[in-house]
Amino acid sequence: MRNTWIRLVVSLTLVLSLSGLAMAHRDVVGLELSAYFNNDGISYEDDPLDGDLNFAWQSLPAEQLPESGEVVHFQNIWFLFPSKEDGRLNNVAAFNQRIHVPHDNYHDIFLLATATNGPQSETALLEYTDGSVQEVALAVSAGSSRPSNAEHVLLSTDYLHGSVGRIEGATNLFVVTIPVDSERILRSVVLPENPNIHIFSLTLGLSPDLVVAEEVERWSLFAWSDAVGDDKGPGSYVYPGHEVFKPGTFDIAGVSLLESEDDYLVQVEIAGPVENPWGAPHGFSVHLLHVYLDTGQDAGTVESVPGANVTFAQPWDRAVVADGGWGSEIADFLASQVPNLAGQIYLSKAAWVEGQTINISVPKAFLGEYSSDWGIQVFMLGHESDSGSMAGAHVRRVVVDTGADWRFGGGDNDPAAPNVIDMLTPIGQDQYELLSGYKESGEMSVVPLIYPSR
Ligand SMILES: [Ca+2]
Ligand SMILES: [Ca+2]
Ligand SMILES: [Ca+2]
Repeated sequence: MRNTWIRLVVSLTLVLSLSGLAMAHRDVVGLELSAYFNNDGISYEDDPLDGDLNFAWQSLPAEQLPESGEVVHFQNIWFLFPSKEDGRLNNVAAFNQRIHVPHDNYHDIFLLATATNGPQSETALLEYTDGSVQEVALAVSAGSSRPSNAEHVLLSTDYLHGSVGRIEGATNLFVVTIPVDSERILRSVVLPENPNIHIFSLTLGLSPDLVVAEEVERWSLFAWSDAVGDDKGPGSYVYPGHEVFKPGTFDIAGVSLLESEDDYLVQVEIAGPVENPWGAPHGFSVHLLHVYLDTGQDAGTVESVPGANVTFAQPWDRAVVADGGWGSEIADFLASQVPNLAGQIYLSKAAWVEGQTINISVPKAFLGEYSSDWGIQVFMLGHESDSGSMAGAHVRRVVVDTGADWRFGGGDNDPAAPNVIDMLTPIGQDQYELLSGYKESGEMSVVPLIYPSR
């Protein structure tokens, strides 16, 4: 099975609807939910207790369901069916999970869902990138009942597996639609606390006005939101004073990892504008991005790429450095400074900006085959080609003074202080605390990788 999010982009079609001219589209983002799965609701007949959908050891018969990883179509949308194999979790029993989505304008969220122990009616939260939160109804009919007016039956089984054999009677998996405010950019969905609501698949409908036709099909593997307004490193850093450093331009709002047939794509969404005052080939000039991955390929290291000035809580084995495409200077520097890591650091050769998103293409061979066990971390640093002691690393320095035109301020000149302006933070941890953890003794701050499936 393709252990991924899926994004399919199909060209727009104009159709006449009864209400006049409307735009029909099939642009749908499918979210692979396996990192959120917490319930096994499916079993095969030869092991009917490998599954407990309703907390009474009853489960859906695998024999009557789509194949693991199959794409199941409904009208203009589709769902990725989870793994139904023995020992695998295959649905999200709602328990206050916060599900991160690729930041975008959506018109609807579509769930493939069923309810156990009667119909369930709750409230979910939609969180938007502007900080607003919308309460929406999440009502799912009991699997044994007919759909409500707002639902459609997509899949149905004739019986359930129970502890003493088959329990006859249909169980339905419904398509449940949650309308989204397409004017705002959605970042996450918070489910209610009601494990009788079971979600097997989740698909997002992209708002047609904002659909950009793409030639390349990309599957989204991972998405993580970051706080807006935390572009202060350990909490005290301020931007250089010169007007090219626009407010919010070093503020990561979210990171997605996508895959196509040809490459991986790291998308870093920025809270502020991404401009190119010095005309860098890749469309951004003031930024330097470090992407660290634990792909399980090699032993890895806990040191950062020179210049970031932190250490890692878990070893990474692949890093991508993206600098706007100025040439090979950083790669040459790294090859001489950290020859042991040279094969594990890739200097971006293809990157581009779309709106407020920096896209970094990474060759497939460099990262290997994706698994949901991968860990990731992304650092935002300032780029500077002539930065004194860090000349080769091209990292813009952080100094004590605030108000200097070309240096970040609010630092303390401790040689162990980080040069990271923003980074991703695991749930329950605090970026300012993590980045303030360095010591006068020279010990650097310890920063975690994000493992979405842990
Ligand atoms: Ca099972
Ligand atoms: Ca941020
Ligand atoms: Ca952050």
